[in-house]
Amino acid sequence: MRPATEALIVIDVQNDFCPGGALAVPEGDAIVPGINTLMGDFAAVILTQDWHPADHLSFASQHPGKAPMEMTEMPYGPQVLWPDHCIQGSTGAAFHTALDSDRADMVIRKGFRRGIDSYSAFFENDRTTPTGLEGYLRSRGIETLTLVGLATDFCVNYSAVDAARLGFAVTVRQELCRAIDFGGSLAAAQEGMAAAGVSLA
Ligand code: VGL
Ligand code: ZN
Repeated sequence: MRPATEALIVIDVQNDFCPGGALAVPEGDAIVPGINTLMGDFAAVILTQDWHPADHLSFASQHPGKAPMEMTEMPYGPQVLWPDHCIQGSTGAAFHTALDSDRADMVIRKGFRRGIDSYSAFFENDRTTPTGLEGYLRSRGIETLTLVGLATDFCVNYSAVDAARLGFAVTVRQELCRAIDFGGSLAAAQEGMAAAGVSLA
């Protein structure tokens, strides 16, 4: 068992990001058994859950004439437009049934405000609105984080970079992550994480 100063953060292992889901990540479900095993090493396990209203502005369906994976401009900057996914209360938003979600001490939901997306577990996409996770970790005395989950190039990437920026020691276990990987997003994410001081295992 690792010390109480370490936490495992499991990013968005939800049905919509697994094969058959609305925004399926190739092999997204393949990481579930390994994550369940890794949970056994940690005294603190936190799950994140992408949790959008049905009319969320990150959905292409809310932008007439736009298709999924096209870009738009939001007040906080450029935003990828996604297929409708992880709608609050839907089966797609539920954790993969094989994920041992009972092991979680804490579930943090993100992306619940219509007008702003939230890839990171720490800050929404304006990079300033906090989710509250930082305060939770600090009040538990946690200093070191291991990140796994979906998708490597979006939510894992943004969470890891923010965590490093906040001063946590961060490792991303890449074999327990899977990527969407379009337009070179995975390579860019790996470079960005390394530059931020994230250790890529
Ligand atoms: C994610 C795109 C949109 C993710 C969430 O979990 O990586 N990607 N919403
Ligand atoms: Zn989302």
